[in-house]
Amino acid sequence: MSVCTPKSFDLTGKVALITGASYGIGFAIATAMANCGATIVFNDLRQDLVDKGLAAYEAEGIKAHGYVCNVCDEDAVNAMVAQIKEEVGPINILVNNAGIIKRIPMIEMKASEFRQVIDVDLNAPFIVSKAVIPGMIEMGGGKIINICSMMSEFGRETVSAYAAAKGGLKMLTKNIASEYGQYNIQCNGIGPGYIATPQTAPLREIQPDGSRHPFDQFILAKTPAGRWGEASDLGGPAVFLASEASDFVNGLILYVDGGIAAYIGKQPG
Ligand code: NAP
Ligand code: GCO
Repeated sequence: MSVCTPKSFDLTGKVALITGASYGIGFAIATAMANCGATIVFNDLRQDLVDKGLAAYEAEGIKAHGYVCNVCDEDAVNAMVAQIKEEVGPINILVNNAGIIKRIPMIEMKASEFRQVIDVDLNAPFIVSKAVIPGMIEMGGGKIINICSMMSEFGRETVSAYAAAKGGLKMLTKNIASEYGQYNIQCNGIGPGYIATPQTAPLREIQPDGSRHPFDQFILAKTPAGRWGEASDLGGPAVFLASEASDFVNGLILYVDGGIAAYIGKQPG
């Protein structure tokens, strides 16, 4: 019997909600899933951003469904999930992608700033997962993919809130896998390395003297692949974790990092 057929990656008939997916990593993951047959649903904070996202999907030949919703607002999330069920269908695949980062030295960070990062990057995946799991149980199963980070494993200066959130998201992923695996729900994470998106644009700014940003140079030296990741590098891993090909994979954080986590780094000079 063939154990690796295209069918096992087929997402036809599945409704996928990717949060915060007007652009960036979420958009790339949604596009990959759409190309494997999924119906794409996404949200953003404002209608103009949703409209921009819808136009971007249309330009890729994808008829997506967009909703205005702040993922931190539990009532709004519950209303959106109910509206999606009504207008599109029950959610088979959830990608908790929406996220923010604040790069501030910890002792200079306000508690309110710390809380805001935790709210979007950790509380919101809890809120959205809690909203979709009952429907997945009703349907006999589902897929949840949490977008974690290298900061789920490592720290660095100025990203204390983000690392705390993404570390927590790693454990929330494992806990959802543990608690709801019995209902044929697989919950896994993707840990992207350093990806060229608006979120990391400040780390790649060309310096006044025309040189690359020091952090840019650091990442290139620290990445065996010798490059920043592209959002499209995450599409295949996301399709795998959204498809029946990963039905016995649960609680995994799949690092898609060009080898950063495996590499001690290039000798200077
Ligand atoms: P991005 O370019 O900053 O996009 C983040 C998206 O999330 C935007 O569409 C943003 O919408 C949305 N969002 C933020 N807060 C929201 C809220 N409260 N409700 C709804 N949507 C909200 O980020 P990205 O680089 O694509 O990253 C996407 C995910 O991957 C994040 O979770 C990030 O932490 C993670 N990640 C990124 C990297 C990387 O190197 N880029 C690496 C590892 C993990 P607005 O446009 O309205 O703000
Ligand atoms: C940073 C970067 C990283 C990436 C990503 C790495 O300031 O260190 O923003 O945190 O966003 O999370 O996996």
